[in-house]
Amino acid sequence: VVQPVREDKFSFGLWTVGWRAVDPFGDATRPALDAVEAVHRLSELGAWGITFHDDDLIPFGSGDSAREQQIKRFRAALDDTGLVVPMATTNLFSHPVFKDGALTSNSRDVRRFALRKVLRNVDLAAELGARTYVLWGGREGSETDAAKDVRAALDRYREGIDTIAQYVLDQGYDLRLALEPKPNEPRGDIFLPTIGHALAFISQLEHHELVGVNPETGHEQMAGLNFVHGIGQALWQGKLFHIDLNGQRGPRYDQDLIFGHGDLLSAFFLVDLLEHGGYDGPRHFDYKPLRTEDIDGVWASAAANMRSYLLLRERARAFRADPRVQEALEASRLPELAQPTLAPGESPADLKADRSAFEDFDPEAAGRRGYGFAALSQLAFEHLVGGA
Ligand code: 3MF
Ligand code: MG
Ligand code: MG
Ligand code: MG
Repeated sequence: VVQPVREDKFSFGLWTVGWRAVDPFGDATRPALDAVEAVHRLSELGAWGITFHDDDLIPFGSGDSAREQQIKRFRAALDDTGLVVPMATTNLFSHPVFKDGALTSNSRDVRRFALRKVLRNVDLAAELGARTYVLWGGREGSETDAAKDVRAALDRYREGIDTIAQYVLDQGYDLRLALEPKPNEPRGDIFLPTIGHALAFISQLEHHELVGVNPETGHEQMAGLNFVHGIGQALWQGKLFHIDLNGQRGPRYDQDLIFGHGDLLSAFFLVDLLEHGGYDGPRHFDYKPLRTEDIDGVWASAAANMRSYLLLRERARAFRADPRVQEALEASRLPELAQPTLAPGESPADLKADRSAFEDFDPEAAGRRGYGFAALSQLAFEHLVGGA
């Protein structure tokens, strides 16, 4: 039951298993991983897809023929294994040219270069059959508020995203864009720091219907926010185009732990939401194998992400199927929340005329009501730890 299959739609960034574990204080602890090897190993482990930044696959500055050669090798590996490319993205953060941002750099020539870099890889993404194009603006932001006019920066951000969306439409690509929020790291403050900021920004776009979000577990938790609630709102707005699953332990640097190895209860409720909330997109892992691991540890950690998800899915299903849980949900009045507050056709005037809603309502009695959330959440906990 914990053997992943293609239908589970598990995908991994090439930069995750390929991370050589360079951190701000230390050198690489692992050799480079060939993309072709990554495709084969992930396929053997039961993954469904692989994703990449342009520069993960083709080193920055490669000539055209080296680029074509590498795409050919990668494609052959995909064909051999049946692994798909559901998503691709652009590295707009590693090269020094992007140190003050890409789409929102103060330098106009850098912004134009960044856009060209994106469009080039959008072509490749479409060619490889990707359906989602992610934009994480890791360098869009500042360390000092003197350095940026946020309103001008957001104008340029909007211009950039709308230009990419217009290109997708002009080319007739079957591709949607997904913005990935993050509060900080590597910039002191990154623009579009949370799911909420990203959703609000999207509402200001010309091509807003083409743009959604790619939230990452750890990024919201770095901001001290509830990831399950953020995902709930993204789903509610029809904007959960993609997701980056991993683990994080509270507000600190971006840990990118294995999924479930951070806030486990939150991971349980997240899987419950994804499985029962109508999300049928990729289950994409954006994690980093610990710096202590050799290549065997890399593959063990890749497998662990999928096993964690499947085990949590099994627990979430058991939780939903348990009659005691159904009873506890009733006792907690959860089904009542799905009921509209006004009756069909009821107007504000009708509500005002309804004495039972106010004059005859007993707030003291309602205030004494217990909601039974303690029993309900303990049932979830017991299912989670296999003790129910
Ligand atoms: C950084 C990230 C990024 C994005 C990626 C887009 C390097 O914290 O999460 O990974 O996920 O750029 O998919
Ligand atoms: Mg992260
Ligand atoms: Mg990510
Ligand atoms: Mg990340």
